[in-house]
Amino acid sequence: MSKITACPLDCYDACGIVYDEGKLKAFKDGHTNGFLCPHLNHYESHARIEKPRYKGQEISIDEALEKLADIFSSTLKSEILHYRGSGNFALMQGVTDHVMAQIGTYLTNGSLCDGAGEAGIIEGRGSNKNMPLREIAKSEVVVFWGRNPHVTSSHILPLLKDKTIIVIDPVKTKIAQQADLFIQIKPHTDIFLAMLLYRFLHIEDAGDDEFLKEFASEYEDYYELTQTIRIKAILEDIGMTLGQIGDFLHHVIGKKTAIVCGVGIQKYRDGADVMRAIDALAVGFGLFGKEGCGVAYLGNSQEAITSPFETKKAKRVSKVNAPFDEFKTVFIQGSNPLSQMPESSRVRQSIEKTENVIYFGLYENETSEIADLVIPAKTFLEKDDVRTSYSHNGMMIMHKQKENDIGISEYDLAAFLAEKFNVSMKSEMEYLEHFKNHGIVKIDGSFEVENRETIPYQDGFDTDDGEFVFLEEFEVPQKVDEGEFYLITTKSPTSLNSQFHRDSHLYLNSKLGFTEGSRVKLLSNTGEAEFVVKINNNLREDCVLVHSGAKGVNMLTSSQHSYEGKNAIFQENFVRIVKID
Ligand SMILES: Nc1nc2c(c(=O)[nH]1)N[C@H]1C(S)=C(S)[C@@H](COP(=O)(O)OP(=O)(O)OC[C@H]3O[C@@H](n4cnc5c(=O)[nH]c(N)nc54)[C@H](O)[C@@H]3O)O[C@H]1N2
Ligand SMILES: Nc1nc2c(c(=O)[nH]1)N[C@H]1C(S)=C(S)[C@@H](COP(=O)(O)OP(=O)(O)OC[C@H]3O[C@@H](n4cnc5c(=O)[nH]c(N)nc54)[C@H](O)[C@@H]3O)O[C@H]1N2
Ligand code: SF4
Ligand SMILES: [Mo]
Repeated sequence: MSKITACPLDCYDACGIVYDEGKLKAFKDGHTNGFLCPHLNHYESHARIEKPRYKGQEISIDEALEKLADIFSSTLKSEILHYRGSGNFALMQGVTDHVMAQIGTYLTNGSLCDGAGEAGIIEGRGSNKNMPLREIAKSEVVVFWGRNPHVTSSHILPLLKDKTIIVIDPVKTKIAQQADLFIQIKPHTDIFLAMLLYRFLHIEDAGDDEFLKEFASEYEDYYELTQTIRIKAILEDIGMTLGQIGDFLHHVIGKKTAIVCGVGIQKYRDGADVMRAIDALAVGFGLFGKEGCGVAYLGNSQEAITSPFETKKAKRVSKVNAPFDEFKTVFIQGSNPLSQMPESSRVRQSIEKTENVIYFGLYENETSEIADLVIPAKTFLEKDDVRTSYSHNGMMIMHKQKENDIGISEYDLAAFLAEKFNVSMKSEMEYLEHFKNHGIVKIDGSFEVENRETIPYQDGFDTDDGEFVFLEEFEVPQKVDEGEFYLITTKSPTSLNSQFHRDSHLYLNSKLGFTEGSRVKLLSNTGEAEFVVKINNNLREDCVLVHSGAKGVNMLTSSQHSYEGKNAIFQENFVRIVKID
């Protein structure tokens, strides 16, 4: 039995793993550099759901499957919603979509994660082809723009040695503390910064003219758009100086530069435009199609892989504001919507009207608590799979490492339903082979997804005419009023969204006058939630921070969509703070 597998979590790094004598160790070759991260180092210490249950009563797995079949048989298929999250990022998770779509249930579309940024990238470039880790390794300058690598993508850190680091973030993160230039930007003002930088690049005549003429010929029009910004007022508002604009340009001009973006910049209604303005800046510098240059975001982990699962005909509702109450049965897989979807009170009210809530997952949480039928899943160590990444081109084969009687795999659950409802599907081996056949062994021995360009956009962009499409207009973001704060909700070092150790503190700058350990209530237009305060002076005074996965944080967030990309807008709402004791 091969000891090799890979971390299944929704994380940029997609680390290769060796499972040896009951221990999870990093696969030494490639980007892991021999280390995993706290989530995987303690993976097997987290209590999981071992027994299925129906209406609170423990039942066997066979009984649970029969119950599932009964519920599905007694529901019109158009009254069933299959809501799948990203608790496990491996490719076989999608097999249930195939079976559900053939049965005739609804699936979801939209995104809780990166959809707005992706929409912006596609509008500008015509496709979302990511700058992979290996290319970032060749850069001289790395700009972290709304990305927190120490927490969310730590395997990029060893690649940064001797590089110039620039960080643009409202929080003085660990990488910001080490940076050559740190701009502690006011939240939701990145579009101004990106446009101002473009404007000064143009004024200094330091852009890559040859590149612009060939691949972005509308650049003069875009320059005009950037001229609509009032420099002094905007700099003051963002919280930066003209000197910092100069420093940024000075660091980047003529250097191989990677702009590494995260989801922080796009948790807003106009998230697509923000991403597109950052892309436009990269275009101005001529950073596309060249070695060690580019913009890294969350790439499409399934780029260049055809899906063996047939889901085209399925009807869909949005992942962001799914109307659970319009369904009689909701089947939830790999997700904790009662915590992770925006506007938790709406989610709860809506899902409580559903007759049958089925939860198929690993851990107890808000969603398992209200579920009528709970079906434990197998962990990644107990099933075969294949995974890819949204930040590198590796394809990792995930060999099963152990057998036990707990839970059921996604493939086996799908196969059970397929048999009951007469749906055709292939064998597990055929699906796994299908995915593996999209991989190719590279000269250095690594196994990568075939047909992905290592340096994308070398022959221009994937738009109709091969040219970059600049923004033609933009919306001025709303500002906080007196007494209101920007709510920043970032990823926690101790949890993977709502999996593992969830940190439910509210972080505040000490200048706001609250004491550590005191209890406060946050109020927004959507709802309210209580938190215990922790002081963090790395925050701006106009911001409060609560981690993703924190209990109550999504009571405060709105379930509207971004203008483009059908994404959640977790940071669009402002909050007020009320003392409790
Ligand atoms: N430990 C850990 N790792 C994770 C996850 C986790 O939950 N825990 N989740 C995984 C998932 S699902 C994802 S999508 C990725 C996300 O990975 P990241 O994109 O790195 O995640 P975030 O923490 O959401 O945001 C990154 C940074 O954006 C900043 N930010 C917030 N608002 C703004 C803004 O308006 N402008 C700018 N410039 N910056 C802003 C935040 O302060 C934060 O430092 O991480 C993955 N990795
Ligand atoms: N306020 C706020 N909310 C956010 C975010 C934010 O930054 N701020 N981030 C958003 C983002 S980027 C994302 S991606 C979403 C993530 O939200 P979700 O997709 O809901 O992810 P998790 O919270 O990680 O919950 C995953 C669940 O998957 C289950 N699971 C794990 N492995 C397996 C498996 O192998 N099989 C099965 N069947 N189940 C499994 C576990 O039981 C776990 O409870 O949250 C979003 N919500
Ligand atoms: S860094 Fe990401 S991929 Fe690597 S072990 Fe940790 S969670 Fe998994
Ligand atoms: Mo995400």
